[in-house]
Amino acid sequence: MHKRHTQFSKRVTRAATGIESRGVRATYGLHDRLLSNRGARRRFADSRPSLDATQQRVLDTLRVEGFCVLPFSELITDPATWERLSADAERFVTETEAGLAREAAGEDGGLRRSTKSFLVRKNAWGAELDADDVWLQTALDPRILDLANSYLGLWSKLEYVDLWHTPASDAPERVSSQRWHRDFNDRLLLKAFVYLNDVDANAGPFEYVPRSFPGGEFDDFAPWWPGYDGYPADEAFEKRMAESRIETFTAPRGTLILCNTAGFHRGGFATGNARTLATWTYCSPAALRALSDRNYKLVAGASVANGRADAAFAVA
Ligand SMILES: O=C(O)CCC(=O)C(=O)O
Repeated sequence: MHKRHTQFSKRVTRAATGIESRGVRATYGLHDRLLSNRGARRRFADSRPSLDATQQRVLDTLRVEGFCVLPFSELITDPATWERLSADAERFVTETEAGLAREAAGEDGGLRRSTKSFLVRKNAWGAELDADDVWLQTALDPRILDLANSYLGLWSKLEYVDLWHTPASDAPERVSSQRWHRDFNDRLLLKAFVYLNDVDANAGPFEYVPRSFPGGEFDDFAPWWPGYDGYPADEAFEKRMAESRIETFTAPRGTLILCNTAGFHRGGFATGNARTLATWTYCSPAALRALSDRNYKLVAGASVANGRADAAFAVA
């Protein structure tokens, strides 16, 4: 009886998952082709930003490789921005380390964790961000937002803004995003990672398979689809990717990695040294409707757009 009941439940769950997955695909397709993205594409086409030589180089590289790496200061040249970001990052690390010490003493560390329990987040989900949040301001800076919108070909949505601190761990095996995977959030999305400390091979560097994004040379293996949320078996991955390059981003503090993570990537397996980074994600309005949730909301009345319609759109 129990067994029958279990099999029945499994069948129901499978059927429900199938229906839900079809629903998600249909909603995404509808919003991509006809509803949300259409308007966002038109808005972008009507007010195409002009990019300078650095932005254009980053865009061209992203389109071919799916990633581009450069010093943060090459894109955001005002040193005052980096100083403010560094100061905030330092506060986050100090508070996080104090929380980790409390946890080690068996107390509540008051730390924000969710999925990826191996790292501590500043915001996680449900954070309320105010207009003076330096990370939000940076993610909306025209130097980066113009690039993101140009890469996506539409006015994008800023879906996620956070800081992560990954302490060194003696965990024997990679788990979740430490393993090779594609992000399901969108077919064409852009993630920014800013290293806030020097990241060597023992600090869990971010890694990427160039040209593995949808439409790229290596898109055929475990291809992306709306809702794809899995980890291919290591052996199958290694076999298919044997001829591809793998980029391992060991790099100094202040490095900016821009990447379409619908391509294969992994990172954060910090075995010897801690890694602290800032990360944020730009996706299409369709993705926000069908596939993913924003991790923050704005404090009521907060005005972060500085009169820029595309920035207001990104956080709306
Ligand atoms: O922590 C990393 O380097 C990988 C992050 C990742 O997989 C993601 O943001 O989707």
